[in-house]
Amino acid sequence: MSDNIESHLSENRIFKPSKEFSKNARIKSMAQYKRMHKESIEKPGVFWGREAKELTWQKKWTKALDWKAPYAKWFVGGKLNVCENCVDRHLTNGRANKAAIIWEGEPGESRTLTYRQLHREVCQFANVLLAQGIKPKDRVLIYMPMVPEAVIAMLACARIGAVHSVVFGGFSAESIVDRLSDCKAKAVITADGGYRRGGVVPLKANVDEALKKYKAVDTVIVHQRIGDKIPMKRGRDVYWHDEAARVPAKHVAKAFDSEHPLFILYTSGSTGKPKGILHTSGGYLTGTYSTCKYIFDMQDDDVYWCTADVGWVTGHSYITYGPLANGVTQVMYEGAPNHPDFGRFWDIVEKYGVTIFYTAPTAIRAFIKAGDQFPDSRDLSSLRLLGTVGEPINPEAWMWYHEKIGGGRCPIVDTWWQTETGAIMISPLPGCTPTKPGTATLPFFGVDAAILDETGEECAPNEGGKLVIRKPWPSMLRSIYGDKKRYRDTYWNDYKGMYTAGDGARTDRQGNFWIVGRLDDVLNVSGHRLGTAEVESALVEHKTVAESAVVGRPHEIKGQGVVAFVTVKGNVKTSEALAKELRNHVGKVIGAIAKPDEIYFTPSLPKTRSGKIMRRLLKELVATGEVSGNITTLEDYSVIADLQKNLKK
Ligand code: 7RM
Repeated sequence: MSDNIESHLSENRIFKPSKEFSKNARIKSMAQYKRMHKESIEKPGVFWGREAKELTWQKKWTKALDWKAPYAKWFVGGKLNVCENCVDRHLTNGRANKAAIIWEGEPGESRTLTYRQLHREVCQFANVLLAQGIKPKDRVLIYMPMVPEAVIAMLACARIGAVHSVVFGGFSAESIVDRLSDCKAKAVITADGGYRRGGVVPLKANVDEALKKYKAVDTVIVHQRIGDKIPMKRGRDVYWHDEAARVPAKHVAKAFDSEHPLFILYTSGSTGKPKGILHTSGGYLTGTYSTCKYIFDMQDDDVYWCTADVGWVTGHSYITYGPLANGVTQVMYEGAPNHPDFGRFWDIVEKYGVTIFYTAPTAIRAFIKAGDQFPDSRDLSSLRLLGTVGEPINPEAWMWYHEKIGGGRCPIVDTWWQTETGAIMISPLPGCTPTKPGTATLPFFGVDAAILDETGEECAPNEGGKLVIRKPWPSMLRSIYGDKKRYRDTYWNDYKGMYTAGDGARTDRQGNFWIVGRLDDVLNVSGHRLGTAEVESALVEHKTVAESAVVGRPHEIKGQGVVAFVTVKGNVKTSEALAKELRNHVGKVIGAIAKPDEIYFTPSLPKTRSGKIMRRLLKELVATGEVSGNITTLEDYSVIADLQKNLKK
């Protein structure tokens, strides 16, 4: 029993989709979901074969799945071109002149690319890559701002069978070196810079610095976003527009094997160097296509906006591949959510009539902190569906999102998935699933999710354990690039033939999955495991709290004590009395066992550039007063320095 993660929060509010939403949705009832889910588990080849058939294959597969754990091949023998499916296909299905991407730059300009225009750009850039000698399976590193050229670069790689590895534009030169040398990239695609919070991010300068250390890159293609004069190394660096002018805009897409590598994306684990997660073509495209269709309920007149950066898997699956395979119109925004102020996202929603909006809980909490005046003063009535991804959403943030952004009428899809899973795995279907704030609800089609204890037994409802996926799914990672051993050790070692996600979770009596958080974020207090996320949720529920991070600190008697870092809302005064009140509040919501032993008030929390709180650093800080581990993914180092001072006081 002491090995199980205990859960103390219970959420009783239930939200069902409106009749009107269900009537027009692709999946309209729970009966329909259950029927399709059953089929997808019992006859995966039939279910996924039907989904895959909606895409364009130049050669049909002979076998839907070949599974020799832990290696899967989907749509064996099939041949397709992923880019053709995202672009060319729409030139002949009535969408040629439909907007594919409506882009807004941070300074305020906007640009629309129809599917026809996108096709032309992608073909031309594919020819640029070919002229530079890029061959199928060559790795190409992409380090770009959020401009359409980032998507065009990815699609052009896919078109010619090259393997892209996108590195988030907020990462340092050092991270570029690590990734270049791991995947041995031949070329880099970058820009002279990108706009972020009013400033210019010097992307090309970072690439130059990285290439002093990693010298095996022959070609750097530079998109001119800013227009400033920058150093260009002769024989290595070329401008995108110069090269494009030299090649035709016509290119016929050749088919590649269904298991042809599509991209490598680096993701950090709890220890060691980032892992190059490898995804392939047919299965990945089918997974992202299908999840967009059912979970975002994409319809032909939707205006979809995912606020992620293309440097994260969310940008790969839910900006580039899934939405474009569905032929939807999407908004893409270059800059920061608070530039020039926290009204920017809502201005964009109003201006382009966004109907489906997908963002992260960390952004939602930032909006809550900034104040209701920003969404209140915009017309958000075009929205019909909201989504979240990246971490558990605190019920209070869920309620705010539901009421303030969704006007109480939009279903929320809380989507659980990972870089490794390629596509959404656990999520409500907006037209049928009853939701409760804080749960990602039920497994998507083809996903056989379960929660197991240490012995491999399935946990009872409300008993916490490890989240596993018991059967292969089309968009699953195929390996860690160049490291099969690490692939097997990291994901397939806990239970025979099953994928371990590294997340702790529980189900409730209705079968909803509640993700507690990464297993290394779990506390053990007096023999009881507590999800840090649950304590955080309790804190955030308090009217004075904007955001919090909870970690364990070694404790003589209890094993671990609970330490909470708390950011209060704008005009709240912090005091010992407030700390005491918060402690009691947590005691009331979860139980005395979860009461933080210490509370530190702080104006900000250490986060990765994608907005994930780095609890590992806080844990180390409270244990030793120092931070020694890898901090290259930290957004702002001064946060740590301030906390150190604070802790000494
Ligand atoms: C898409 C993405 C994956 C980790 C995952 C979880 C956490 C993601 C949710 C979530 C609770 C969610 N890929 N996570 N989505 N936790 N509810 N809806 O974020 O590889 O960068 O991270 O993120 O811990 O394992 S990722």
